[in-house]
Amino acid sequence: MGAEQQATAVRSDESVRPASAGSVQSVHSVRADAPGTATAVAHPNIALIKYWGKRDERLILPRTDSLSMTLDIFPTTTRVRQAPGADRDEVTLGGKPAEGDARQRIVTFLDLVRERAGATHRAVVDTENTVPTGAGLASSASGFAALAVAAAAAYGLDLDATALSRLARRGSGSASRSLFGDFVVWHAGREDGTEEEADLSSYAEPVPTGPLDPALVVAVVNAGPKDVSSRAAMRRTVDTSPLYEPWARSSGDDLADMRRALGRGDLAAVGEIAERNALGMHATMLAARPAVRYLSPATLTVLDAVLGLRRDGVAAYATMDAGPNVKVLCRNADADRVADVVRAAAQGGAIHVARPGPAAQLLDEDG
Ligand code: 2P0
Repeated sequence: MGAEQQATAVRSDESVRPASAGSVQSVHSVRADAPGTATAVAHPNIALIKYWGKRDERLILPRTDSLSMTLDIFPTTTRVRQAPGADRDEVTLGGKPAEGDARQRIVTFLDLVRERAGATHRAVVDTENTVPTGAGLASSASGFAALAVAAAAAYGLDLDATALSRLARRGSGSASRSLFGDFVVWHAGREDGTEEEADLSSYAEPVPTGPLDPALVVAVVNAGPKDVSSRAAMRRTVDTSPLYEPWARSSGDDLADMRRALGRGDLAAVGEIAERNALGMHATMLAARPAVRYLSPATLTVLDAVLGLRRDGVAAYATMDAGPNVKVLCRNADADRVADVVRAAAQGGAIHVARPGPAAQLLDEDG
């Protein structure tokens, strides 16, 4: 069964463990059915209040709180199987052996899980990403969220959703948010205590919202690899940009405004706040030394089209991550019109339309 079909099965098959999208009460049970083997599915998320900058590189503790929407497209499915007797972890991505940094990040993550579980066996890890290559939607969030759920289960760690989001955070910061569905906040955590207190207090959780019915139109204007990784870019920004501290301060205000706008179901306000927060983040990068510039002429063309939509009375707002592609938040009822306008502006770039997606979940062994 392909990963996409498996993910559909998660939503339609009642035998699958419960993990509701965004329910505050939702607790993910993570016991594997067959000892030592587990499969999990997670979806990407797009930040409306950005995570940009760490205060602790090893524990992946962010400088600021962030807030995202989990998407209903492009799930990652990851299977982890303990492999007694193997002398190294075997990791495949889309059926091909992982190499270099990608492999090392997964092995380091498995080491962390093994340390917590008191386990020593190596593992076989198979990951299927359904995101098209170069779609401009990072797979590290869905990837490490799925890996955290599957690896914890395979090694017998019984963790609740909060602990799983802290674990996923250690793989990639944004992965902490993909543990939950719909709208999600990731707390930066305490800065005034011990390292352990900081680690315990930096987790994600669902954000309650009023009625919103949003869509996110993703415009891929450049599918090529980026020159500077987001990890390196955020480090350089924190270290050298004179605009970083002012942005980090104002991002706290943005988050408070965003929570209120979400609470009253005010999509236009949600979009306005998300757009200003993203543009501010890109301003911090432009002021880094040397500058990091992800925005391209094609990005600006799409931004102009979004402004045009607003002038025509359509609530459409843009956000961009560590790349040139643009994600446009709008009402679900306007999604077709927004997609048409954005498609014309994106000059041949692929367009994907996403809605709020589900929490990460463990699959039964039979899928
Ligand atoms: C975000 N991004 O909030 C921000 C906005 C990119 C721009 O999270 O170093 O891959 O693994 O913690 O999570 C991309 O950073 O970084 C990211 P690491 P990650 O979505």
